[in-house]
Amino acid sequence: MQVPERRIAHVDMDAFFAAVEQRDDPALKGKPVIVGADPRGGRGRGVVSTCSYEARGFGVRSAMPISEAWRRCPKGVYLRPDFRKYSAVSERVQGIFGEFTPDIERVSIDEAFLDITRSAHLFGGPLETCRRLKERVREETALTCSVGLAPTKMAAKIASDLKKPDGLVEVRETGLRSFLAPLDISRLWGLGSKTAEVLRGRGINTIGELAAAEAELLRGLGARGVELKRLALGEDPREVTPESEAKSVSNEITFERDTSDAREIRESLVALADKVSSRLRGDGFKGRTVTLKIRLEGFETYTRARTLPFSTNYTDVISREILALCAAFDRRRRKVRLLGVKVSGLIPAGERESLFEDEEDARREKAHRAIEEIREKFGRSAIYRAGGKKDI
Ligand code: TTP
Ligand code: MG
Repeated sequence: MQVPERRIAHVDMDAFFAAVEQRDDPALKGKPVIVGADPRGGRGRGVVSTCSYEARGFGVRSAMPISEAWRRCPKGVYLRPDFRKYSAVSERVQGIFGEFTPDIERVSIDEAFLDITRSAHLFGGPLETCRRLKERVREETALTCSVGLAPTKMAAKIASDLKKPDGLVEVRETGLRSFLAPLDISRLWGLGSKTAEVLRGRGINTIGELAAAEAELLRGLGARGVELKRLALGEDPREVTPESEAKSVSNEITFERDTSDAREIRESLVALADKVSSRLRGDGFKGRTVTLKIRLEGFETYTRARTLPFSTNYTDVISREILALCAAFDRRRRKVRLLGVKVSGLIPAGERESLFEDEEDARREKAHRAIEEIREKFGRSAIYRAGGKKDI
């Protein structure tokens, strides 16, 4: 039997925070709008969350220091982010996705994968489904989004980015390789800048060149090289995983260079625990089992888990458990290649398990809220850029 071609749509709102602000204040239409930290007349210390396409014309970009943005675009309209508002719009948009398929994987506040393989016939085919979806988003929210439609997640993601704003790009199975071939290798998912440098040093600059590379050219990259080459060939079996099926939240990081630096390991674990905590809290879950994943040089992979007597989504509890698991793990001086943190056994965050947690819970809740507020104030971008958006 022939396997039906997968049709995956990647939807990404255009200039999301800035577009919402322009929508809500018509005086901002057509102007360079920069959402982020307070520029303080060029002396501000935070970063740009995002900016309108008009501001991009001045060279302003997400995650750029706000002082730099000010230098490039002193006449811009500078606004602080209003996360509550953007979350509400995001919910609305996610609701629209649900009209087209139940197979939705939300990636971030303004981005999702939709597997429309099974539902597209209801709307006149895959491409027509995407057109209608864009139309519905515009109708309901007065915002535009860009959509990539492809047989794999990676290609769909790349495609959604190619004709921004208000774009729609379709890639068919038969054209997948030729679509990927001319693109720069930096478009490959999860390709770190160091690995990219190594590849460029060997004359591999495009995805096509990587796809055609002999094993000799990929020497020293080990399993990662094989994986990257597969991606370059268009082989990306990753499924769209709806959140309701997510029984765990995890995050991992592969070091650019294997490391045995205790401080780097510790800091990475704390950062991963923090991301997992944020994601759990954002999605309204807490869990009882905390798992450490550790991959050593040579690719041997181990997991160590601990199940707590209570469920949690607090960063300090997750960090503490993870650090304890790591300390108890004897890696016999071998270097670490990858670290992962997972929390599983999830239940809705609002569910109480015991009467005794209340007071401590209330205190912790307060502390976490405070941290979240600070983050909102100074922007999440730094955290975002640390790799969060890559780990789809
Ligand atoms: P993106 O989809 O990366 O950016 P965007 O929607 O603003 O623009 P594009 O048209 O290129 O898709 O991110 C979505 C939102 O996430 C963005 O509006 C603001 C926020 N964000 C940050 O706060 N910091 C960042 O570094 C990035 C990249 C995004
Ligand atoms: Mg976007």
